[in-house]
Amino acid sequence: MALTAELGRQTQLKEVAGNPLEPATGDNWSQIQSFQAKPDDLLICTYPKSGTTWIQEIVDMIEQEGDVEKCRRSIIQHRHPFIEWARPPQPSGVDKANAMPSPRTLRTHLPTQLLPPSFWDKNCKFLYVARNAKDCVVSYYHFQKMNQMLPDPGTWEEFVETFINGKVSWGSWFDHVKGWWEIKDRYQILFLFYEDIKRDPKNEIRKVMQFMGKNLDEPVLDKIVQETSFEKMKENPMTNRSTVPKSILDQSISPFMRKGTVGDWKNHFTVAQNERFNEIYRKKMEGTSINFCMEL
Ligand code: PPS
Repeated sequence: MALTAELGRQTQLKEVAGNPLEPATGDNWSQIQSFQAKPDDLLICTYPKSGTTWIQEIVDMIEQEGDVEKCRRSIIQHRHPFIEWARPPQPSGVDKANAMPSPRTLRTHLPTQLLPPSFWDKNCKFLYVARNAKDCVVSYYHFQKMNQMLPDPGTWEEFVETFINGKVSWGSWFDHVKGWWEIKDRYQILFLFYEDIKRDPKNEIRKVMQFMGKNLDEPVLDKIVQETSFEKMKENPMTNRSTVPKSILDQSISPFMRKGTVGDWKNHFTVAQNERFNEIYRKKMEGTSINFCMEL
């Protein structure tokens, strides 16, 4: 069932099973749910603004064994089909995944309860990247200001409330992160943190490499660290979204590759806002063992 959830600039979100999603995704829901995964699929899973593009480039660099030219074969959005993406009349994310030869690397922002069931049935590999809630809400706020396909975020104060209430596209950060964390030992899930990749990229990239069943030499790993740094990816037209028209992503409002740091939330939250957020966070995250790093 799809219900209108929120009115925005020219767009509105639709609720699917209680979760706000982009309307075209809601409209295409039956195709998405009946997607047929394959056992050798690798699915990159993230809540929005948690380092999706970063981990995609890392995975691709590992797949291409450090060959930069091969990674520049197309823009990053086209390399790994986005399962729930829909913009008719263009081919949907499911159409693109169906047309892709195996082994496939796919991506999603869906929470566990909305994932097409065949991913579980086929026991696929899942690579989840989580980012601390405060940096995530900051990044999402700037993204929603510049992304003309999403509702206007309103003021910073308003957006923090929208985020806390899970009324953003793809729903609640809290439920998303908890959902994936709780099942991480029941499936083939490599659970990573944005902050760890930032602190020790080589160590985390090595974990990804091992999870993918690859074995690359140290100099190749060093090259991947270098090529997937924020500075390199910000300059790279294949990763910085500069090819997306301004009518969709207006990078004069805020660049897609904005800051890429841990702790930018301190430049946004007031003391009172931070205290209130901490209180709500404690309640919503009660009983989970997940721990986030808030600053490096
Ligand atoms: S999206 O739209 O959901 O796919 O966005 P996503 O790629 O998940 O997240 C965008 C944020 O990730 C930052 N980013 C990086 N940080 C560090 N290093 C690298 N290489 C990197 N690449 C992307 C990007 O700058 C966004 O974060 P903010 O805080 O807004 O800068």
